[in-house]
Amino acid sequence: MERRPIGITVSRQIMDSQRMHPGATGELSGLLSELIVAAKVISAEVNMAGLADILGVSGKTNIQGEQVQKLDEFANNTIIRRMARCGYICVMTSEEEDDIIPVKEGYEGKYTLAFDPLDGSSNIDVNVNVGTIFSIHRRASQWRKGSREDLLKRGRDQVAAGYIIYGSSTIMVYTVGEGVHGFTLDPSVGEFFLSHPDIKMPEESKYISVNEGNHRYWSDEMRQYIDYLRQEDKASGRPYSARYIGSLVADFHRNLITGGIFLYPSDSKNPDKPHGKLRLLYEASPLAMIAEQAGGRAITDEGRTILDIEPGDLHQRVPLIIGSKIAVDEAEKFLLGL
Ligand code: AHM
Ligand code: MG
Repeated sequence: MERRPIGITVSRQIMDSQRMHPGATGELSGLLSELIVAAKVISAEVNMAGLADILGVSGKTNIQGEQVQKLDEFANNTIIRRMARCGYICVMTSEEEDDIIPVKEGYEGKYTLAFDPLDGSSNIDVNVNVGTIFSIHRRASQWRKGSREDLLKRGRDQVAAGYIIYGSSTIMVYTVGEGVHGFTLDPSVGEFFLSHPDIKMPEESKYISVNEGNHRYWSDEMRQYIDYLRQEDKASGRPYSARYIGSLVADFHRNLITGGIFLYPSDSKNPDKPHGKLRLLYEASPLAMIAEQAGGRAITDEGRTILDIEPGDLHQRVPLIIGSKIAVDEAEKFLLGL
């Protein structure tokens, strides 16, 4: 049996898709390639995480005598350092940084990058999947140096979006608006190979992913909807099975492949966070683009389409309902009383 995947590498696929657009400059391809290198570096570090803990001295130094960084800090720094002088972007924003991140002077390009360097990082210590999420826009202004305004763009205007999930294997899923493709990293050759071509999210949902610990803080409509999913009705596939990892990228990825719905609605748990927990620019928006490109849907609990929201702040939170189309349609009916 053949052990190694022989097939299309992610770089080949990016170049092929560039060839379909004769006017393309290759900058987006270059940008994605740089991100992929950063992802490989992060993947290697995530795989070493358990080992670093075991071999590190008080968690401070590893066996080589180097500082052991927290992994989310490591992922953040890896992406910033790599992208700041890649020449394809003009400004960045990261979940880990309060303000915009400028690129190195003289290296400004025409794209912007928003990213969550290590989503679900609170799960690292227990060996649960984590991931990097990214969103790419074209710079709006003529101003070479990108600004906050260049980053505050609707998800609908993304030119590319994706994530890398560091799990039992490392998988990259991305879209440039022409379908969704998934690639699996073969660590022995250090390449991502096409493993999930043209992903289509099953229209019907098998799974419900939500933090039920927040039940008492939800709206009545939200509670009624969850109760409805628990009731038995073979024709509509209820009750749904519950699957909640607590790592958005991992919960989303499972639902993308198997069909499912993920919800992080508004709740009254913390008055400072009335709109749930997840961030628009680098969590909800990129995953919403992937969901729509794969035939799914992403809305807020007030029925607004995630991709159409005009952002007002780099780190704004948004209630998120995302997944299989029929399931999201049904959730919308409940929540809006339709
Ligand atoms: P993070 O970006 O700081 O890791 O936080 C986001 C994570 C998501 O991955 C996940 O869906 C959510 O937080 C889980 O939150 P909760 O523990 O409230 O269910
Ligand atoms: Mg996150």
